[in-house]
Amino acid sequence: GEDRGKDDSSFQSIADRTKHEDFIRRAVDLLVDRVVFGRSQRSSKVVEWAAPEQIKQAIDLKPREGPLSHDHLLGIIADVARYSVNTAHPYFVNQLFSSVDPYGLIGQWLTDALNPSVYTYEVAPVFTLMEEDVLREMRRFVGWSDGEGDGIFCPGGSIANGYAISCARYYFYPEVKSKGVYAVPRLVLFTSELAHYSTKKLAAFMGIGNDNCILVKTDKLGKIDVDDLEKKIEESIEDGATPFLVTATAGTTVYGAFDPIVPISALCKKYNVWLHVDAAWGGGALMSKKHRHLLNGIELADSVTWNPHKLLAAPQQCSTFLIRHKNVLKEGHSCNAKYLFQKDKFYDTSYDTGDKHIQCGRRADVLKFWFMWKAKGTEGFERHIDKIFDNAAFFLEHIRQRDGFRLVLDQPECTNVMFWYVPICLRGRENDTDYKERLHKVAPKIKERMIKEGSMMVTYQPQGDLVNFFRIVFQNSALDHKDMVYFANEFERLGKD
Ligand code: ABU
Repeated sequence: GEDRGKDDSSFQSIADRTKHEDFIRRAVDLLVDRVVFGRSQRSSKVVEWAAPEQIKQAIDLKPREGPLSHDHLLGIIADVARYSVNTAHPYFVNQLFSSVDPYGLIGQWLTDALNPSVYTYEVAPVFTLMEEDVLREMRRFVGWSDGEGDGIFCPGGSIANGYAISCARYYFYPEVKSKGVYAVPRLVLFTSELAHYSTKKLAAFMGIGNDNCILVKTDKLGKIDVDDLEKKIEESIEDGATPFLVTATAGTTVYGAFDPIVPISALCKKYNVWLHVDAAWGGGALMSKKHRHLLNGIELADSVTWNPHKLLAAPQQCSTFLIRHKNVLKEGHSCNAKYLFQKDKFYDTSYDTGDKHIQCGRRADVLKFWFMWKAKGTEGFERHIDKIFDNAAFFLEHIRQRDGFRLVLDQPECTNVMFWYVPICLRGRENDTDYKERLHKVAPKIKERMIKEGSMMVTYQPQGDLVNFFRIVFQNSALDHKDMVYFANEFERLGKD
């Protein structure tokens, strides 16, 4: 193309500027037409399945020596979109995120256009203040009076759960910051066997060791067994270890179960242990008067993980760590780099908030969420939450009545619905010796078919003694009851033989 070879700088001359403006306008049109709207129709595919070799053939993935023309680049954008999973599609119900919120998307694009890094007020004045206000408001929803405390936007819920470990450890053993794990007793933390794997992973990452992340039994609803928690705390003390943290979950990843926070908090007080609530998934329910009871007692927590990119449908990624204790994040993590956090700046440097993070450079994930909140108000989020819970309840009752579906949990608490689809050939064969083995193979087969057809995307997993079952997740409030019937019909169609 005519612009070949001229793309080694951005916007330097008027000619470059015109050329780049034209490129950006064409690219944005393409994104709006083909990516945002073209792919969110029910009639389009959720995924254009292609094996790795096919994708390597279809898209020239290797970086190359010379530049490509704008036409060629626009073609590449279309190919990337074509072979990417269409997570905005109403029938993408595979993960704890989905859909495209118009305000969230524009917020995300604005973030990228402004390209900030939120460490100092001088570089990110608006975002620094915006983070303060949004995080304070979120803390109010948690129930801490006047939104007291502190908080940060993190790169994902796993890291937020890691901050809980770091803050709890620093709170009880501030010497850990300079002297490391050598200066503290053998610390142990507790979470349920159905909690997110990040607590175990981050315990290892932080030198505590994943054997010292003790998994507590759950009951038949998937909630932590508080008696077993106390028993395991006692056993660890007898074993010479020092309990310092319990991570309760408000909305477990697979079952959507909410741990009973009030009795867990009582145990944490009794044993002088930090209480963290991982509400990455279920936190959004705090915005609904009807459903916030699921998180009763969350205000008793020392810290909370809450990901607006999950139940509240903000774009990826938007994760927060909220903490009731004002200075622990900063005191526990600051390093006072003199090239960035100079104390003799001309403005109030308490606004240079970046040093409380373990990151240096950091995206302004706040903007898209703030913009959605402005656009819809709290009432809009509340309607969204109530609608997705209603859809989940409708789907649950629909499949409860329908042949071939067997529920894993009779009354799941969140918007995850777990079930086996039992094909006709296996019905009535529950006592056959190979029944479980055959049922285990059904979900992967149905999943393969749905992906190859692109008709929907729903995940499955085994759990403990249970063979593979589906977990469908409702997080997109553009869905309605007709869509719920569509999903059930699809399982029946794809699993008919
Ligand atoms: N914490 C990520 C959850 C992944 C999922 O959708 O299962």
